[in-house]
Amino acid sequence: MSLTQHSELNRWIDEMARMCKPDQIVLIDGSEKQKQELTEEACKTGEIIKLNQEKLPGCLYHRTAQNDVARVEHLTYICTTLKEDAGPNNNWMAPHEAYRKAAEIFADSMTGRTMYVIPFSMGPVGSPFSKIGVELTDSIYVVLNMLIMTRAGQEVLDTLGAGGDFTKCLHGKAERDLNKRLILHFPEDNAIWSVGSGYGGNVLLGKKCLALRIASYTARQEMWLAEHMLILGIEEPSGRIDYLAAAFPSACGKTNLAMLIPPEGLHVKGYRIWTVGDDIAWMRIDTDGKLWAINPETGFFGVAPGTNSKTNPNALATVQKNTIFTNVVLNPDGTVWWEDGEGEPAEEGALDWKGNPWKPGMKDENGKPIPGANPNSRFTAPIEQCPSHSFRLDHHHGVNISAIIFGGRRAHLAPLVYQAFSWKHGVYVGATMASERTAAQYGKQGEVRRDPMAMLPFCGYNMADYFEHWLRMGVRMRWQPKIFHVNWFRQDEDGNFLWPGFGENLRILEWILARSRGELQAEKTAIGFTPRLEDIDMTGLNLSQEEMRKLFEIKPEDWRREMKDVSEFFKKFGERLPLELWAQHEALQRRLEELGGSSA
Ligand code: OXD
Ligand code: MN
Repeated sequence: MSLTQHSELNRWIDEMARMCKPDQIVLIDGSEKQKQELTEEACKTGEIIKLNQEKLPGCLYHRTAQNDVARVEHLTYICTTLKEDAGPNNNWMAPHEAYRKAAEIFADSMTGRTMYVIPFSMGPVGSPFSKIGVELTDSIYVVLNMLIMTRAGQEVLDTLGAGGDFTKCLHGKAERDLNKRLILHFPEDNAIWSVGSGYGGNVLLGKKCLALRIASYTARQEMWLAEHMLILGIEEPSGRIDYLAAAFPSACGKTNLAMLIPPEGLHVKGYRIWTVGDDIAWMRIDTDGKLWAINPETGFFGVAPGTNSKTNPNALATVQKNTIFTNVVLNPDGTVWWEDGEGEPAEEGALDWKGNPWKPGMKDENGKPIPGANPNSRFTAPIEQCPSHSFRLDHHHGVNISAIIFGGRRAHLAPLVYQAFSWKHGVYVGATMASERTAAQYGKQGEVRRDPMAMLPFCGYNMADYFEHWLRMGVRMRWQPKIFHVNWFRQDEDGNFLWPGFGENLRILEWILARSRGELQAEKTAIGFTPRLEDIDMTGLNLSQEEMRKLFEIKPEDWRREMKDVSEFFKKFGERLPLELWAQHEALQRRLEELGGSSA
């Protein structure tokens, strides 16, 4: 009997099953009953551990293989017919070679296992903003995560009907061997093959693979934007809500900003923050000529370490029930803990993310502390459990975006905030985004990694074409959101952060909103508009005039060095890079020269 009414879907499932040879095929219908049965089954095999159901109702625990704890950029490929279409920003493999290599690993890999068929919608089911995917996987952990992160089940199949378009997403754990791991994207076939991993970013195929890599490719053809951005709404006591979308590279506090709690000093203003999304935004120009955004996901796949009631009380509240914890510390009472989290781990009887007995303060043979949770350990939690979740999450057209924010981690270069002069200049600001590595990241500390629009690991095609697409989108819009750049991470000469960050960032968002409504004057500098200091509400926050000056200082010699780095980066794209970006680059160069100082 056919599994669905969609003959192409049935044919594809048969073909994949012939390759992977599962013992059986099970359709995920999205029911609570099936979810419970699968949870019980995964608990029996040890794939999942049920946590303390009194303290953490509905919560589950999982450990990945030790060699499988993060996305693997070096094993991630864009497989287009022409190498140039993948661009210098991607690893490339010819489609026929990629299919052949992965097929060897997939062959018979599901023998003794079940293949689950997950129909899922990225975005509200049936919305013209949404896309449907079907993921085949041999992992119950993946099924349970997809049920949190996406709208999945029968309703999606009903919407797909007998002939609708869908992304073919195939995932197999295989042996979880690093040498037999491939994350392959076939944008021309609307297909994804991921094999040999069990880590979320590589296997929850709706997320980075579909909603960013494949969607960015489709979005260019269909004239919309698929971006690595949080979406947040700021409500004033009058009831007016303005929405912002913001792109930051990893480790810059995206999830924290998406769920920000207004600082004490601004309480009297009565703001409320609404979280629409913390990772991905799909944005379209609607019939009103404005930019509208949805969060295609329904959950957070957030980094656990560092999440506590000070840094992100909303995230902590979100993960108290129906959450899957991956690679954190397991306490003997069936609760969980992570570094820089809440409270203390158990003194005795805890297990670390590897499953080894672990105590706080344990050191390795070199005297280095052994972390209990993996630094990239995660929580998967439903967004509707977040106290600040937006009431427009299921709105088919999402929310109207007033401003777009780009940001990075720069110790000395970029001021706390500046505004681009125009959409085109804003695209240049996004295209030249960069972040400095911290001790938490692999590589040389302080080294600058260029990460345009925070999309470097996620753009499913040549980024030169992506910049061109951004420029064209600006022309299409009747109302362009204003574009800003923020840097929460500026330091003084001694390496101390000059800005407190977290909830205090609302002070800057306030200025951004006022500027996007055209309400305030600003200083015109070489790099963009910066605030007049009196326009930032500092009630309840004591920073000296000198500290404020340093936060906004623009040092021509630092910028000249930056310009060299940017031009090296742009040159990688050769003639495909839009001339407009070179024009913006030269214009900035000229404005910097006018500032004087030693020439570059
Ligand atoms: C993520 C990432 O997990 O950007 O969201 O890596
Ligand atoms: Mn992300």
